Amino acid sequence: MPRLFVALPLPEPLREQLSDLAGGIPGARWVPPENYHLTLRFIGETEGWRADELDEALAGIRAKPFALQLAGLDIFEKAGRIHSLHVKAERSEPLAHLQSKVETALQRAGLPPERRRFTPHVTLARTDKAAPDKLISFVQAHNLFRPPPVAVTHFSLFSSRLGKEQAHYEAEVDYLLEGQPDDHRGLAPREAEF
Ligand code: 3AM
Repeated sequence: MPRLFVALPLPEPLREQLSDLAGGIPGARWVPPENYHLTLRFIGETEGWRADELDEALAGIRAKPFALQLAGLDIFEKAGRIHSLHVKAERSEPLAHLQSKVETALQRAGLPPERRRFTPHVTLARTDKAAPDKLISFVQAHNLFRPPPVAVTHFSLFSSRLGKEQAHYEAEVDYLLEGQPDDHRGLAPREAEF
């Protein structure tokens, strides 16, 4: 039973720019560039038949393409421990709109509401074993990181399989935003196998 999440994949040039940031913090476990993404909604372990229903719900979403701007770094902490380092995404109306559509669609399909506030970000590293002062300096040193905006033309349903070192993420289905060529799922088979 795969773990699923809905996210924006990132284009290769942006992933390269993000991977240039990686390094220089002892103990940090850097996310491999092929795994960079912006999570819109974590779903979790899902039976195949449920996954099909969620896929149907996501396929019904209509939202416009938009520009995604990443800017600056930050950390997430829990119970006084910094567990991850990320690049922030600027909040924008179209991003909020898409995230809210995803949330509504998944709730209609039967998922319980997500309680946590949406904080758009791209995780760079897991940092529970890194020194907090090193992490804070790193965030400050890259305060002005601001890659060119990228066009968001689709979002994806990802599966996550836990590996020894890193999770393996796979875009199972792509959902094109409005006005994209081949708007009706030419890129992604409806009957994706989960
Ligand atoms: O997008 P990021 O890297 O912040 O940490 C996981 C990752 O987040 C998160 O879902 C994203 C894709 O795997 N995640 C994993 N398990 C989770 C859980 N039980 C979770 N988010 C919420 N609850």
